[in-house]
Amino acid sequence: MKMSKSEQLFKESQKFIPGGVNSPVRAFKAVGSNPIFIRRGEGSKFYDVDGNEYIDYIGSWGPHIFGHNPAFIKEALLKAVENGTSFGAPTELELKIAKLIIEMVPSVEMVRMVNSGTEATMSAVRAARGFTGKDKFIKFEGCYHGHADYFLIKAGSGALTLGIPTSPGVTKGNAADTLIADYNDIDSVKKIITQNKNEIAAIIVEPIAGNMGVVPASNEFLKGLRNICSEEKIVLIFDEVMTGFRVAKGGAQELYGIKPDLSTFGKIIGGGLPVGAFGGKKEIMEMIAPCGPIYQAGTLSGNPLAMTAGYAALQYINKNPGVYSLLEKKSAYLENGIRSALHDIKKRYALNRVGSMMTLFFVDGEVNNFKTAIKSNTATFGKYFNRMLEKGIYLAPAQFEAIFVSTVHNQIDLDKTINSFISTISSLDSE
Ligand code: KE4
Repeated sequence: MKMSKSEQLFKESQKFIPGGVNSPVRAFKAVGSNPIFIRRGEGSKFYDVDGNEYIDYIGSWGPHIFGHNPAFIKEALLKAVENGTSFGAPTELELKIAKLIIEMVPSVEMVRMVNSGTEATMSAVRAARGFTGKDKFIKFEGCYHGHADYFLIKAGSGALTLGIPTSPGVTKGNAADTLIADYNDIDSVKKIITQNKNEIAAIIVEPIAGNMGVVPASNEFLKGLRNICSEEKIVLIFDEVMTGFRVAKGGAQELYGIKPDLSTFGKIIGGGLPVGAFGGKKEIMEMIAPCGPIYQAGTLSGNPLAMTAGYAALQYINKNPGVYSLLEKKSAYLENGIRSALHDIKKRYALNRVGSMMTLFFVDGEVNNFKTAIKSNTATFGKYFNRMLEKGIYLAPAQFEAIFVSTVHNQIDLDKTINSFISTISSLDSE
C-alpha cells in the first residue's frame, strides 16, 4: 500500500533527527504508532500533510488556549515583524509584558524572560540555591520540570512515558542534590527535611500536576508546603509552566490562594512562540545578574516576536477574564459527556480535570499521585489514542499527559469528540 506523506516524512526524518522529532513525546512511541506531520492549524483544528483534519486537544502542549493561529495574535505578529525579528537589546515591549505578568500574578514582584519552561525552572532553582546558599532541592515523583540535568531524576512526562526513571548523562553529583518526595504526601516532605536539615534550598512543585496526567494537589498538601518552606527558610517554587494563565488568570496559585516565593511560566505566555519566564520575590530576583551575582542569560530572551505573541495573549486574558468561565463550560461539557459514556460500560477508568486540562487514566480507582497514576494500562491507552485519531480526534499521544480545551472548541467539536469517545470506549470494553 502507498505510504502516506506523513509516513514518508517520518521515515526520512529519522535519518536526520533523533527519533525523527525535536521532542520525544511527539514520536508516538508511547502509543505504538507513527506520528502524523502537521501542515497548518486553524482554530480548534489542525491538518496533516495528507490533508486530514483533526480536532486538536494538544494545542502545542498547552500554549493554544485560544486555538491555532488566533487572528489577534497573527495580526500582532505580522505588524511586529515589519520592525525586525531580534535586536539583543532591551525593548519597551519587554517592560510591558513584565508589568502585565506582575499585575496578573500578585506573588510576582520581578520577572525575567527566558526561552523555554526548562530555562525557567532551571534558573528558578539556581536562584533559590544562590539566595539560600544551600545545594539540595526537593521535587516530586511524577512531576516534570523540563530536561535540565537535576530534574531528570524519576521525572514524569516524557521520561516517565519512555520508562527511563533517570536519564543517562545525568551525573551522580546532580542526582545527589535532587531529593524526591511523594506528591500529595506532606509527611514524605517532612521526612526528607529532617534527614537534610538546613541543607535544602528549594521545593519545586507543579501545583496541579500535568505530567503524570492531570493530578491536582490537595489544599492541605500545598498549604503544608507553604508552611514548611516559611518555617525552614526554603524557597517554594510553583512550576506554573502548564497551569499559568491556563487554569485561572493568576494560575493555580490564584485557585489555591497560596503565594509561592518563585513561580515559573511558559507555554501560554509565548502565544505559541518560544517563551518561558521565572519571577517572584524581589529579594530573590534582585540577586539575578546583572543586578546581583546569580548568573542567568539568553541570546533571544525577550525576543520581540515572542513577546508580541505572548503580550497579545496575556492582554486578551487580562481584558477578558470571562475566558475561564467559557473554558470551564466547554470542559465540563466534555467531561460530562465522557463520564456518562463511562457509566454505560463495565470497565472503570479515572478522569481528572482542572479547568481546561484533563486526563483519562486507564486504571480502576482514584489517581491522586504517581503511584496510582503509574498503574494505568498504557497498552489500552495506546489503542484508545489510535482509534480516536482515526476518528479525527487528536489527543495527547501518551497516558501521562494532559489534554487541553481551548476557547474555540465549539459544540460540534465537543459532540463529535464525545460520540467518538463513546464508540471507542465501548469497543475497548468488549475486548
Ligand atoms: P519546556 O522546556 O518543554 O518549554 O518546558 C518544560 C516544562 C516545565 N514544567 C512543566 C510543568 C511542563 O509541563 C513542561 C513541559 N511540558 C511538556 C508536556 N508534558 C512539554 C512537551 C514536550 O516535552 O514536548
